[in-house]
Amino acid sequence: VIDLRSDTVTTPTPEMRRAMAAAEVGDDVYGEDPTVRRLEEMAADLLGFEAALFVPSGTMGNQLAVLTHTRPGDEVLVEAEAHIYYYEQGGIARLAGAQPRPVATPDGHLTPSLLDAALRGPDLHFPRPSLLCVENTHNRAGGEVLGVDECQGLAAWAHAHGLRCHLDGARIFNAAIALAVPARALAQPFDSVMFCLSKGLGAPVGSLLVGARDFIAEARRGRKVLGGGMRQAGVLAAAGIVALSTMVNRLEEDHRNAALLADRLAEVPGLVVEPMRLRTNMVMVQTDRPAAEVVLRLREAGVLVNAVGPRRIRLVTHKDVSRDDCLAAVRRFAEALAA
Ligand code: TLP
Repeated sequence: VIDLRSDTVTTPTPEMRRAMAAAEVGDDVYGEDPTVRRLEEMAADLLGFEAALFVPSGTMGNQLAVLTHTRPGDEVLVEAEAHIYYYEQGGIARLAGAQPRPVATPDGHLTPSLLDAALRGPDLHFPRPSLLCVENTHNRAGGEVLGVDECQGLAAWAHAHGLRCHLDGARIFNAAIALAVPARALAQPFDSVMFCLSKGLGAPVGSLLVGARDFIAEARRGRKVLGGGMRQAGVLAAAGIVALSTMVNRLEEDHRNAALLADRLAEVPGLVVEPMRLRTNMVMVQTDRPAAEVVLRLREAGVLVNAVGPRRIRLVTHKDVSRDDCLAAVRRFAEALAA
């Protein structure tokens, strides 16, 4: 089976498993797990922030950022297809009691002028806008990359209007590798950044939220109330340390495989491959028949993909699919559609 549903399906490497078995641990709710602390320091240093917090998932990291940056009744500006709004069960409203204000874009790229049009003034009737959320790479836009200037421009816009700015950088290292810039250059403009260890980097569990010391101290309280205090989490953090030390540069291979998939799928009748400004590890294809039907046929042919719209399918490359797997997937795609 060739699993192209997501990079979340990646399994830990042998080196991760060894590090997990050997990890020194303590009770992290008391701040006593040395491996978690090491991972948090590593993450903060890597992205150039004062502090970091290890959390069980990207969703928890994002929602903690909203919870910590806002007060109930505030407004959160967010791209209309961003994960934090589209795929997190209404957590902005449900957990933080804040109101999301989705801003539609054609391609995942928010701009200051789109934000100007969405921002309302200090009238008594309106909620207070207090947070802007940005996503890089942008999942539903097909892994679209936001550049350093773009990130700086969005954060500057937020700060000029009195908003904080959070980055959902679940795949920030994919963006950094695609742009050939350090991840910290993409992270620095923001007040907080969440990134995932358990996607392309291959760790079994975990994400980090980074930010200023007082912000992270408050987020640590929020993590506890959400049930994210993890005790001897060093066994997980150990895999995360290996992920950050060994798995970042190889993302380039995933991007090459996605480019290959995109090129070859473009030749398959019945499919249109969505073009990208810069390819990372995703390919979005539009199908001339219902996506759910195509997904089922592919499943029978041993290729797993996800439908992300009525006639839209997402394929994601990762360390557990090779170039040959990608070529085989294209063949099976063509056969399934021809049948
Ligand atoms: N994305 C998953 C699904 O939830 C859609 C995937 O398969 O791509 N931010 C972004 C940009 C994400 O893509 C995801 C996961 C998250 C946050 C949430 O991370 P987890 O799954 O760890 O809660």
